[in-house]
Amino acid sequence: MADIVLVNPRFELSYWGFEHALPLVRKRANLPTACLPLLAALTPEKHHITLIDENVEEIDFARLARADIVGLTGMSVQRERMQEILRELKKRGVFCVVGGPWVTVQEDYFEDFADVIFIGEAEETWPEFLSDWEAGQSRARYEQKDRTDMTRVPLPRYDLLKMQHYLFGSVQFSRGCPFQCEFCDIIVTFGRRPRLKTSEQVIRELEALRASGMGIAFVVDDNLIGNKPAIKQLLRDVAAWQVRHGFPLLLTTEASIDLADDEELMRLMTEANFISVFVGIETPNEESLRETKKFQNLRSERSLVEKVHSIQAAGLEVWCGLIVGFDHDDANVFDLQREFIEKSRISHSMLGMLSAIPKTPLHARLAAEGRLDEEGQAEFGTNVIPALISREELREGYRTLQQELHEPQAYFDRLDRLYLTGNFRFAQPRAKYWRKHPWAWLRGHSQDLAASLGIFLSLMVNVKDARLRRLYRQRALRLFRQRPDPPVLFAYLLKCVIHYHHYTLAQQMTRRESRLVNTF
Ligand code: B12
Ligand code: SF4
Repeated sequence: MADIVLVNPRFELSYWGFEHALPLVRKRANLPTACLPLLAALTPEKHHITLIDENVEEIDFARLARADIVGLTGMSVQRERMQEILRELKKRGVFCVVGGPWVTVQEDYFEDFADVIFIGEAEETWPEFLSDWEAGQSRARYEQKDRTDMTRVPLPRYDLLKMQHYLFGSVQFSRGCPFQCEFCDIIVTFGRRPRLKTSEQVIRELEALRASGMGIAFVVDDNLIGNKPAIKQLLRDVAAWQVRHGFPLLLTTEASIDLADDEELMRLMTEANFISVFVGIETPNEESLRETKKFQNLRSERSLVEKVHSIQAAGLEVWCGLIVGFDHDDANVFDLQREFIEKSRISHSMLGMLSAIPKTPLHARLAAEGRLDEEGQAEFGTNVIPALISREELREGYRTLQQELHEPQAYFDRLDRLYLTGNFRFAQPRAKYWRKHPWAWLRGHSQDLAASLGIFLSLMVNVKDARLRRLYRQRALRLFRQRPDPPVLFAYLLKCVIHYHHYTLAQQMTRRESRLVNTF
């Protein structure tokens, strides 16, 4: 029997990290990283396993020193902290293994600090390693030959996590994405053939999340709608589960823009209680979309703005990713992006400068062209040397646009054009259910009202900038007067909290108080 500890290291500040917002809602992290409870479930029962998420608790290095195996996961924005932790552990002679998105693309990053590295998925290699380790024959590198059969993935051990500290739960329906964006490492690691869990598996996971007290979950798929016929069936089953249990879990996820072309799919998503979706828009510059092989954003008669409006009209709020610095981007790209965001009424856009992730086709192409500069990363926020503008122009344009996107007046104008004049309606199937079940209606509305009041007071007490406080107060009260609906008020106040994070981040970058935070 082995004593195994799996660690998720502290994240650096990031767009999605919500670091500035979390204290306002008394949470420590956005969501638990999905791999930790999954790896625990893949560990044979005879071993003793502990999960530590440094984002919600301190690491006790003396405890880790007593473990037989310490495993680290991590993505790009954790790599430096991963290295620090490994250094500490090596001083104590601990046997260390590393897996996850970063080491998968940059295998030599941790050098000798990692005794074993895992490349890509690990449903087969993790148990294989554990039996090799028992036999004293573990190798230095494990990589699965075949992609994981998702229908055989076990129920994650959420019970080993301190769920009360997270804003959302995490759950995965599928892996893989059929598209071929040049910059994307997801398809390098998880492939282009979408693989789904069965409805029974997904529903068991939703049950487990519900039992852990979660009310919102992030469906952490690469692209939820990669296989449309299969996901539609799964969504029907999730929708039936939601109805059976009175819509206990709100869901959100990531999907490609072709969602807008499928009315049935959008309807099924709302029936399954999805309220928002993150879409990789990247750019309205069609030349750049072609360059990066994001053809799904070009196809069809309708414009990107019209497609976003269709998704919103179906009851799904759109969040999006934007990228500047493609080879076809000149100095006009910043204006183009700003105009697109204005017209699309998207309040949350994750803006990044194009970065070349190792092992991607973009990385190979730019390396061949001599346009990669790893050393310049700290100064310019990206390893890519742009084609049509200088690095300084890209960096300053990025900073300015970042600030403009989160400028309070502009942000709330977009939000109000969606929620007030646009009369945006989310969670309609749940509202319909509540109308037929008055007790559920009363409970749901009371909970949302109480939570809204808590967030409102927290904003008024904790936000130091009086101008921002006043704006949050005015806008929230105006919304409530015009739409006196507790779920809408709750969503709107959460948006104030998230705005606070993104606004603060943009300010810190503009004032050079934080280093450049790129999306990667
Ligand atoms: C859902 C998702 C999110 C969610 C949830 C993130 C979270 N904290 O869990 C949200 C939207 C919040 C998010 C945010 C960000 N994300 Co994200 N995200 C994803 C996505 C689509 C799925 C991740 C996931 O949960 N997969 C399911 C789990 C089960 O898979 P897994 O972690 O890979 O684990 C498997 C294997 O890797 C392996 N494994 C993993 N760890 C270990 C450890 C050991 C010891 C072993 C043996 C095996 C092992 O075993 C698991 C089972 O097979 C990935 C894309 C992808 N497919 O990787 C991007 C991805 C991980 N995100 C990425 C980035 C950059 C970010 C942000 C920094 C973006 C930003 N600027 O804000 C932030 C970080 C914010 C934060 N503090 O959380 C990048 C990372 C790049 C890299 N190669 O390092 C990815 C790869 C996407 C991309 N290319 O842009 N993300
Ligand atoms: S749509 Fe998203 S996940 Fe799919 S290849 Fe493009 S960037 Fe990657």
